[in-house]
Amino acid sequence: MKIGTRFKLVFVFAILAVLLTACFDSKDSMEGMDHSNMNQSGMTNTDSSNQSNVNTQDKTSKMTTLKGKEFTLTAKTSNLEITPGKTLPVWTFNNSVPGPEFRVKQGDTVKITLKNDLPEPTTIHWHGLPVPNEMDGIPGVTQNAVQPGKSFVYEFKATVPGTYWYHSHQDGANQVDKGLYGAFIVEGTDEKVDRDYTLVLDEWMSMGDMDMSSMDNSSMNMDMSSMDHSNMNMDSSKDQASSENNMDHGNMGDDAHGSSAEGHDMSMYDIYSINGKSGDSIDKLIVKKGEKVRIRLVNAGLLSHNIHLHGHEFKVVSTDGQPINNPASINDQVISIAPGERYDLEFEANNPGQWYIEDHGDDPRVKGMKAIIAYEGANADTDKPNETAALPILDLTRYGQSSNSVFTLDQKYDLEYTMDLNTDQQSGQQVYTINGKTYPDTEKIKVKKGDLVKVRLVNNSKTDDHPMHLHGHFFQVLSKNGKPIEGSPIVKDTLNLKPGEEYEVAFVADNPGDWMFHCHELHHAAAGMVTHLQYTDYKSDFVPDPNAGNKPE
Ligand SMILES: [Cu+2]
Repeated sequence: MKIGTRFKLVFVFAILAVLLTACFDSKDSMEGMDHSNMNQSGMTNTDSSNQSNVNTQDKTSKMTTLKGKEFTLTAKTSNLEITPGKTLPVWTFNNSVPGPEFRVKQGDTVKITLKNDLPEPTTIHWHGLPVPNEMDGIPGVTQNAVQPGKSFVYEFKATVPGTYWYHSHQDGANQVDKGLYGAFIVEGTDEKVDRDYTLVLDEWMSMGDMDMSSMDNSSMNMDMSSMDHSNMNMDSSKDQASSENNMDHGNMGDDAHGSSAEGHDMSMYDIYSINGKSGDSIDKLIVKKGEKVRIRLVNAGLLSHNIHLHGHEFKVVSTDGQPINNPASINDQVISIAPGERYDLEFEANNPGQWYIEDHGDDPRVKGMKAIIAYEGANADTDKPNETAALPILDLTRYGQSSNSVFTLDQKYDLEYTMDLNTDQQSGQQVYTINGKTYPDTEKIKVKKGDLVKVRLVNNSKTDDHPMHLHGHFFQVLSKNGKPIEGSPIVKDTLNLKPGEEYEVAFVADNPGDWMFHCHELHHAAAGMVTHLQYTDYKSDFVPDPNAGNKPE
């Protein structure tokens, strides 16, 4: 640990100690806090089931692949050795990070039983899959959060082939961050590749292995919203980033350590990973000369990554699981993949050796996100990392070949809607707004079944990316910064907007329900950037339980 980091930590703990003492000494300030939550899992709680795992000896096992139609996912705590000697407390599905990779066949109806062995309620969202609304996994919106010791059965038909993923949608900024995610592949009938690899990207904090057991507990997340210094959540390693940052923006006053005035201090995420491993610990991707290879990139983290494949020309064959029409072969361009997005690459293994597929950037953290494509029997000494090389980013708006698409810019739409995305300070808090409002006060997008909808998304934040994800639907990207898409039609469920960017997207309201439309930088979602796409002609029989602890964002 760097001295600077240690200083920050000491500083944070000192401030917290002062604040907590102040809080707990004052009866008045206790009012409005969620006492039940505190009693259930207070700071001094010694119930081992509530200690999220730093004290247990559990170790994650290797990720498995699940094929078939009926599955069980057990959510449980564990410990992940991300590099030799560096172990992080994690939350897992079936004791691995990522959780098991699903491989299901298009057209199959799948049934997945979620068993919750965590100390907190949880759910599963099937990211990108157009499932029926009641299967979407949104606590308080489509179901009640599944309580510890309880189960929930998800059942849906896998209709559209492609690369998807699943993750908790309960308190996502914490639960996804802790490792509750995995890949979900729907296999079509006409796909023929010889090797098919999935790389799930994420970021972690090395401080996760500090013994914070006395505080590593959801109770630190207690509802302190009526207090001035809310969001002092310390219940996971990674929350240090947000708690520290929130303190910067709270009434603490001074920016004591120079973090950015806008956005979360993401520098605390100092370990980058692929499939739950970092650097040399990442499994090699074995190939043989002459094989056709597919690599599915899934970003389960909270930062964008620029992925560079060495030694080969390749095609980007799909984005968010949806095919790109007649993609050109490219090389020495990076694929920028934002939180929640997926990209599938395909190449011919025609250059024996060992080649990197790696994150690019100036930041030394990128070195951890580097896998090796190894030809069987080939000499290892064929490639060197060049992660600091500034390479052009593939421009999806001019990639592939244009063709007839479902939507055009100038057709008639039943509803046109603008989402102005922004960063703001409200009551000393960093918030992320849609049309000036934060969830749940954001205006809902109201549609009827069959409506053609055009949405204009504008990112007015000065430094924050906003990867916007619509549940239950695919949308077609029509324009970027006022210019029509020139290449292949682009169909996605998650679209990243960099600061100042503007996109128009269109979709048909063909999946009745109450659907989230939110930023997949999950800190941004937790701090306001969420709205709903709501069908006015849909009636749900779901009744939220006020005691379920539902945290939908
Ligand atoms: Cu955002």
